[in-house]
Amino acid sequence: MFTLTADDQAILDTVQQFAHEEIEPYALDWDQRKHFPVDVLRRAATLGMGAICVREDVGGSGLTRLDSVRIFEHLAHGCPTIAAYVSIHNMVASMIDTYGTEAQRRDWLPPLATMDSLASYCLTEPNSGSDAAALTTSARRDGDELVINGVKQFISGAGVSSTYVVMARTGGAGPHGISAVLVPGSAAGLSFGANETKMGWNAMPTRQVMFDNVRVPATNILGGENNGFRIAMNGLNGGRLNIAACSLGGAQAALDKAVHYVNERSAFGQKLSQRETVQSTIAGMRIDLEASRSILWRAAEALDDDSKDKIALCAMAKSFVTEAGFRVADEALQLHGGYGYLADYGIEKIVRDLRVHKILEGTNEIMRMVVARSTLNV
Ligand code: FAD
Ligand code: 2MC
Repeated sequence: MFTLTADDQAILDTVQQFAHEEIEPYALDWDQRKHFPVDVLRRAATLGMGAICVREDVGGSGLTRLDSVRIFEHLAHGCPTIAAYVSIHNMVASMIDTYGTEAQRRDWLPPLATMDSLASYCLTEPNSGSDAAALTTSARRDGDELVINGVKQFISGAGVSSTYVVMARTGGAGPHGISAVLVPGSAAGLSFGANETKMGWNAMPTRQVMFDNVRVPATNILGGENNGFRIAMNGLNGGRLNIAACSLGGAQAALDKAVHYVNERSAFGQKLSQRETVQSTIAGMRIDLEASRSILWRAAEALDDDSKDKIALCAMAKSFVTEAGFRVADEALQLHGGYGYLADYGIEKIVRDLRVHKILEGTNEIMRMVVARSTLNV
């Protein structure tokens, strides 16, 4: 697991070069202008990042979860927000590849692989976030169609995406009455709220998605009626790893900036890097990131192997890495002194972007609940 082949390295070199040349120089500007760079996403797709773990017959790259977390770490080095959007898009693509019929795979996946169609994942609602199985958006059967009504909250990419996987109630209360439904962005009755004003993640839109008698063919259900909660959760296992990888890449970029800075900046007649307390901080940051990389790769391999502890390991990795990544980014800001607080140094943006990774794709409190349930068998 810890030895990269020449092929692994070649993939990561390509992603690193792309992140360094096509994302990093523009990331601050996109953040400030709240610009979602769809053209850049499509260039990422030409390198295989639109459908990383999707099978090749529909344009996917056919790679593993372990490949995926390494790719997202390198992409996030350029901008955690752009990488995070690509990770959400990939979560939806993988769900369609895993649970879709052959017809659904053939219809929906080729444009997702090229990112001509962008994807959004719609689980959260205004009154159900962590308690996702309490969702109330309904998909009522009417002949050969489903009629969808309800509101989804905080949907990444909403308004720009043309593929929405929507978790909606088709049966009774609780997790076993939910289906995952594919909804095209062009559907009549679909509308979007205003782009939310956020602390970070500014280079992608976050909007409410409203369904007012939206009709789709009943054949748009993914993986069988009332099976949607399990599908949504299985999608999130990989999503949680990729979001953690985005924290790792963002934090590594912050550490790289801090190393450069303390080697240049002098105070009290010495370079900062010669101070023992500074050295100890830098060492602690590197330890945090190496430990993060280990747990992340371990959880990704568990997911690839479909091991029985994969859910708990994905939750552990998500919680550990997003906490460590945020801590490292904040320490990098501190090492920059007042300059760290200025936008031009690029550190405060990383701190703002990484903060939300402790909240979304399952808060870290919910991750602990998942780990506790599996540990205590309760
Ligand atoms: P709540 O569930 O109300 O939680 C509030 C607090 O209570 C949290 O600290 C939580 O940890 C704590 N809490 C809740 N239950 C428990 C418990 N049992 N034990 C201990 N503590 C608990 N959702 C999507 O579906 N698709 C998206 O694309 C998407 N993108 C997002 C983008 C952004 C920028 C943000 C901010 C959110 C996004 N989300 C998305 C929603 C995100 O997943 C939710 O915000 C998150 O799951 C938490 O739900 P909530 O905000 O309703 O908080
Ligand atoms: N993987 C696979 N299956 C899972 C699973 C997982 N990670 N988590 C739960 N399940 C299954 C579980 O095994 C059970 O199956 P069955 O009844 O067939 O045995 C079923 O789902 C219901 O699970 P629970 O009984 O544990 O349901 P409960 O309601 O008690 O708790 C909880 C579910 C809290 C774990 C779930 O609601 C959750 O993960 N909440 C967090 C929501 C979340 O992550 N939202 C992210 C939105 S997306 C986002 O933020 C983006 C930026 C895209």
